[in-house]
Amino acid sequence: MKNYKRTLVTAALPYANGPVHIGHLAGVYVPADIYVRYLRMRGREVLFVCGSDEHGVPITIKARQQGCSPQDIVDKYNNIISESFKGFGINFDVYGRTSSKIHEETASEFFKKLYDEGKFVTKTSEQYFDPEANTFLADRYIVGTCPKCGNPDAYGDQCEKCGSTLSPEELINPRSKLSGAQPIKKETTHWYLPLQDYEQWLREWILEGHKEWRSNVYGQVKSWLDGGLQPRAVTRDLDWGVPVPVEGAEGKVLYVWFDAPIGYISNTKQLLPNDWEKWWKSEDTKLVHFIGKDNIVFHCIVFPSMLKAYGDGFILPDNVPSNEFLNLEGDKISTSRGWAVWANEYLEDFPGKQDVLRYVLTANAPETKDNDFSWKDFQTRNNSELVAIFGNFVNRAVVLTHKYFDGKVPALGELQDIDKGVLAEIPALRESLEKNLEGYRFREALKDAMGIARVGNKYISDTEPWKVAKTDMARTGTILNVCLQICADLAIAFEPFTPFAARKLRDMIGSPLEWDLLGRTDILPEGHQIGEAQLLFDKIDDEAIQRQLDRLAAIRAQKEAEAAAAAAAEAAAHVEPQKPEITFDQFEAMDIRTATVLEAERVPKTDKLLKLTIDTGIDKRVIVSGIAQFYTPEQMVGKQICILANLAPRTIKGIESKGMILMARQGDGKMRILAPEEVLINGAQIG
Ligand code: B3M
Ligand code: ZN
Repeated sequence: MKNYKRTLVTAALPYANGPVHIGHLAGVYVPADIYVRYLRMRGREVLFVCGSDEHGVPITIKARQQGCSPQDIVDKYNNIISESFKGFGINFDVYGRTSSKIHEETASEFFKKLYDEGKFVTKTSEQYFDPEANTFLADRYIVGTCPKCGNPDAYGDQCEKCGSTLSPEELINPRSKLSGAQPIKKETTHWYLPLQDYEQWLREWILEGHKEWRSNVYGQVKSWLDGGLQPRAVTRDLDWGVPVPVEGAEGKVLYVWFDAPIGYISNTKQLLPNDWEKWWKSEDTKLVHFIGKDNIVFHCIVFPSMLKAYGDGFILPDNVPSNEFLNLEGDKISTSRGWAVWANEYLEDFPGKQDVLRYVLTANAPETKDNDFSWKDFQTRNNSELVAIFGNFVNRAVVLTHKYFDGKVPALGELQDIDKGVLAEIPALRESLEKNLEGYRFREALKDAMGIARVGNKYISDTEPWKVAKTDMARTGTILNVCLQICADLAIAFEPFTPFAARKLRDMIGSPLEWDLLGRTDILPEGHQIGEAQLLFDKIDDEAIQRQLDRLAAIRAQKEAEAAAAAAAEAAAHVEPQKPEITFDQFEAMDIRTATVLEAERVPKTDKLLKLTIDTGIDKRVIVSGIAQFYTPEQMVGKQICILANLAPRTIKGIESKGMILMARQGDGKMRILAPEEVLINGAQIG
């Protein structure tokens, strides 16, 4: 392993078009923060870079929906998102914005250099164009009927109903989201990065050189490379983004995935205008990108190829720890459906409980496979792990020290086997904790930290100092000394995971934050005064959980109602195919006439049938008709209708029915009677 001098940690730049949710926190930001806190604690030189990704089509769409400018949208969400990060103790050294001037300059310069050096190829192709709005249409701006499921509002890149990936060409009856006009095809020219030229180099660098990367990351890279790389467009016809800085490119901007990763560099520049290069261009810097799994190709293939093309000493990532997805109560998190737990709302609903979410998201982190977040699990992990093990242990140790020793750390006397056993476990846990943190296995690392709390909790339960105190104060002191050292260990080991509780604990017992002390038996010297006991965690009751479950249940119910309404609309729209041909004589054989309903009543013990007495102009007769779901007897009386008069009589529920009322019936079964446009005599012939 290479010995680096410093570490540059980046966390994926969240799109500033909505708040961040637990999936983002679990996938990217909590693990990145754990890693950075650990490195800082170890005294390493670290820079933690993030910021808002403020370009891309979804932002322009949201602005249009809300009747404001894209800048308004990104201002709003940049604010909400950065406040959420602060709220959770995720403290970046810089949180920049890709709509900033320095970013525009940096990204333009980057493009320009590649352009000048001939690193791009151009391609002219036909793209959809809105002739009314006079603009090219991004895939998201084209809607039409999904060829797979018939959803009339599928997007040009995806059908949100059936989940199919689409291209605008596949949509039936495509229309522009801007004007509703039918888009036409028009030629446009774009710049492409010929990724295939970097394929061999990527193979060597990643497939040969980074076999240690997580299997999900390595596997995705391998399958992209094995599938063969294609030139990738780096510009778009759009009016929101970094303008393409060359002549003849009016109306074009850099593709958001071209400019966004450059954001890592511009944000570093913003913070360190004179010193940024050592973070990006020194072989002594270890670059680590924390991202979600849908960003792997951009961080492992596209951005590295861009940096390689640029040259000039830019370093490449040493690792790209990427998580899989987190589901919520068994369903995929969906921003558009509101199926999410939003970071900002959590902070309001559970004030002071940032650590609980950090803990649960790490304990359940989707590191190797998709994982599920459930509120019940959240409650259990809080109540039976944080409260019952970690908090309870610390509380007992601190309370008893006050009770028997006035809050002064008692002397460590002669050690018994049980003490020695416990004290030996901690250095082993520390070693494992370090390995797991350095190896980006944060779930396992958290188990190690929690292992220390478990060891402590079991030790105090087994040794029962409150009983020993009745007979042997020196032994009680030894036990509590051991317990307090373990508390000090916990205040170090939990710093990356639950920084608020760790700090509270350090403040409570007056212990230092120094990684190297972890596992030592003399972190707190004899006679050291500790503060009053305070609860590190408290129980989360069923009511608080129920409120969250109710909120989700309402979203689920709404979704189900929408699905049912959509299914009904689809059924209603169903049109039966035409029946086999008949002859004119067959048609002529049918005696269809007007008639008027004289009396109407329900047929007893049925829901569907009405017994109608009608005047046909020829006679008065009875017809039994299955229309009771659509017409009441009162509505029918006096109505003129049309009947098939010469249909052979049938006995229905003991009533002889002579003829049939003509009805129009649509796909969902809804029926309406047919009647002449203007009242005619009864017995008028139809045909
Ligand atoms: N804006 C995040 C996302 O896919 C995307 C990351 C950019 S990192 C350079 O949600
Ligand atoms: Zn579909």
